[in-house]
Amino acid sequence: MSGNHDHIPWPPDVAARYRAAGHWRGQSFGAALTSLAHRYAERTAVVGGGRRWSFTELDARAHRIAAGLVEAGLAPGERVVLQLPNIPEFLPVVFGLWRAGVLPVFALPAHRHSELRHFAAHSGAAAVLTVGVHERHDHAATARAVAAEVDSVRQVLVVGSAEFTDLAATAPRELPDPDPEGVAFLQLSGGSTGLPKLIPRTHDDYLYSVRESARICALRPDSVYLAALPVAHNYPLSSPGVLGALHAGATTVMAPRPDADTAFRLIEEERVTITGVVPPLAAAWVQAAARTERDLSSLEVLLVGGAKCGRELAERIGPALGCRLQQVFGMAEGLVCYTRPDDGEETVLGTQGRPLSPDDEIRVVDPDTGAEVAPGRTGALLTRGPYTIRGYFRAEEHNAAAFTPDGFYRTGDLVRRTPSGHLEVVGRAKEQINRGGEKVAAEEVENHLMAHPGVLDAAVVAVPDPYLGERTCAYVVPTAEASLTGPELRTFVRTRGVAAFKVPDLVRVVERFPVTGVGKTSKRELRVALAALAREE
Ligand code: OOB
Repeated sequence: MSGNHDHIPWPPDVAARYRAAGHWRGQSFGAALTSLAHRYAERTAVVGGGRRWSFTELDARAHRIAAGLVEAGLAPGERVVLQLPNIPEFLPVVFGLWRAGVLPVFALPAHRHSELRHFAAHSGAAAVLTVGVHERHDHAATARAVAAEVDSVRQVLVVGSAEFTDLAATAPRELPDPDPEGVAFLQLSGGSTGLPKLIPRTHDDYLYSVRESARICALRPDSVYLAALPVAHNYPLSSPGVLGALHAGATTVMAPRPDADTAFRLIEEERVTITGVVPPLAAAWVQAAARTERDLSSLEVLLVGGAKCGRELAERIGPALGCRLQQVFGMAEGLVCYTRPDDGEETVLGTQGRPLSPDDEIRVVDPDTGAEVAPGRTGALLTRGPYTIRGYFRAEEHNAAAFTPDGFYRTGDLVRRTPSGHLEVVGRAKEQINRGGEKVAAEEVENHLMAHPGVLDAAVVAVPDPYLGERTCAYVVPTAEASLTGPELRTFVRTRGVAAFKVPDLVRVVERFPVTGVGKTSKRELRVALAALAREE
């Protein structure tokens, strides 16, 4: 990669400390898979879509794909936008990219044309790697449209095509092992600004979080992890996720969809022991469990995170599903907190866990002054540590605001810290809507709305929702001539090619912002005032 803002490294003395502590072990993902294949050989690594691959098989496939990618002209350090659903191929493809030194940019299956174009253009991607038609969407066609618009994109690779099958049959070859302290991939930020930021994660830092996650979640070789949420997301990827399962020698089961019918069938058939979901999905499973005929007795742990798990839901999970609840509060930028198996009931039900590493530094500060608040008081969460980034990819200006001068990441979350060091998430100070775990940046949706010729101004806020926790509500001011309707604007946003979860749930067309009279000067203040108004309504 080129340029100084691709990856902001940890200061050398801090990096030395993380190495000395054994957090960073100087091992690449490819090397990690090699050693897992030696150790767990014929044990089942991944199951899904009628396929069942052992660790040996997975390793061999990853070697062939790596060789194929190199033969296809991809060079170490280049980026590839990757958009794959929960299929077993996800794993050999990702490890193949890693072995070739190529950086996947982890798009979600829900992302559409405008998002993929941004990921490709911003990362300067050389290729888009995806599937054909999946869940009625032609991903290959979208990828080709992106390739036609973004100069850097030289090719589109489609898993399942004859061309890709050939690529995946390439004879393996010796490839240089990437630098474990270098960037391995780019994750997407939930975002609070106009366009999602890219998060550079290294082999060393990510593997540390994976190992610790697997240990904290007590994964063993006979564990079976169900990947219910889209695996490219940081949570099902690494908390403890499919990578944690691999690390422990456990089996990953890829669920094509997260609904209770599909998940319960797979839990019964594969004797799943652990999985991770977002709160609305946990609520749906709790409801469905009351009438299911499926045998869920193998399930030991349900992780819930991505959004706040309310007390009432937390209390229902154990009795309804016959398993232990483990709360997880994490972010693609790094920090991951878990409740622990030996935490008391109050802690498990009422907090979102404590940091994974003893070297995670936590500051809870007054959002206005930046001073640390008194113990037990609510404040803005700042964090720094061995697997939390020091800067976004090519985002110099944004980094200046998102990180403190001494390298703490401003999470935008409001938390309270208990004497035991557990965090309770009590709110948010960022311009983001958490729609049942799916993150929507207010400004991004406003920009789409404002692209409509009849829209003078728009402000997007969260409204409480009994199922999703929050939904999006867009306040829209039309130009003098325009007459706009909600359905028309929703269709407009959708046809601009964005993930369905970003299309505003509610649209209020108003003559002027009902609160501008109160002297709102910034969009931020306006959003705060509108959110309060929307809550009242
Ligand atoms: C996970 O990662 P992201 O990057 O999609 O979103 C991070 C944000 C956090 O800053 C916080 O605002 C929210 O999601 N969040 C929670 C939460 N877990 C995440 N808010 C309240 N309670 C929770 N338990 O969402 C993510 C990454 C790794 C593991 C788990 C979740």
